[in-house]
Amino acid sequence: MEKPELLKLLDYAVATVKKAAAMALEPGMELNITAKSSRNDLVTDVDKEIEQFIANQLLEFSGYPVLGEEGHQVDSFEGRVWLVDPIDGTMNYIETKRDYAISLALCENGVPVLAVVQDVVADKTYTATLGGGAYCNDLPLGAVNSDIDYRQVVLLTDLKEIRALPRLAQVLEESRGHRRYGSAALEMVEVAAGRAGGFIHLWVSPWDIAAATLICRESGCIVSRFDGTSMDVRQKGSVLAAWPTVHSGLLYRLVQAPA
Ligand code: 2AM
Ligand code: CA
Repeated sequence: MEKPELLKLLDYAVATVKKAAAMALEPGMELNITAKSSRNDLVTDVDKEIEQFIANQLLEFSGYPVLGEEGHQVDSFEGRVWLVDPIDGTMNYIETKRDYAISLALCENGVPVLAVVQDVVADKTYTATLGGGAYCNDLPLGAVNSDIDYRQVVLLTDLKEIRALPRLAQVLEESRGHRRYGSAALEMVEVAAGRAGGFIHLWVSPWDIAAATLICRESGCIVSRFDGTSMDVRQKGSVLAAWPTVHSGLLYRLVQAPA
């Protein structure tokens, strides 16, 4: 896609996401919380309302189809498709009231080319375009450290991953320690912004990570599946997003090193 066209789409995407963030902060309606696949997999009426708003705006402006977590579906990923998670970190939206995001990506034949991740409560807008770099509130993120060991960084992951990956607890003990914020999109932009060295999650969906994958790549991070195979944001699965040498070190320690 030509750069001016991409930047025009980005401007519109950012303006739309900022309006959606205002809706999340002042919904003016009951949340009406319901459980989906499990008692901790929640959705509110605000999630649905925001997805509907973003989908309507984007479809009207661009004509491209929209895939969203709360019901918008596409026939295929051919050509240009928007991917939206209206609230990434819905548990935080309900319980901790911070660390939730609106995540919006435009994919071209399954490859993210435009990304917006809005940290709603912190009012930070992370953006990227393919080949155009990554930004936070219009300031370049700069390149992440590409010469540092996983033992010298903070890692982001969750109890479920520690339970599922026998070697992970030891790796975390060797590192500077681990954190968990509860929004995959925000955790990935922490890595892109250079505050955490790596993020490991075994069960993400396309709308959780499509935008943050581009933001990570544009700041020099490596984004792959947990076992090092290439990331296809169209498929559910695992993600290992990290600074380059942290990524290779984690891959060796978690997967490749002999038992
Ligand atoms: P959500 O809030 O949009 O559901 C929490 O672990 C983070 O992972 C959130 O970004 C959450 O997104 C996402 N997630 C998506 N599917 C998940 C799953 N099956 N188990 C755990 N987390 C999931
Ligand atoms: Ca969500």
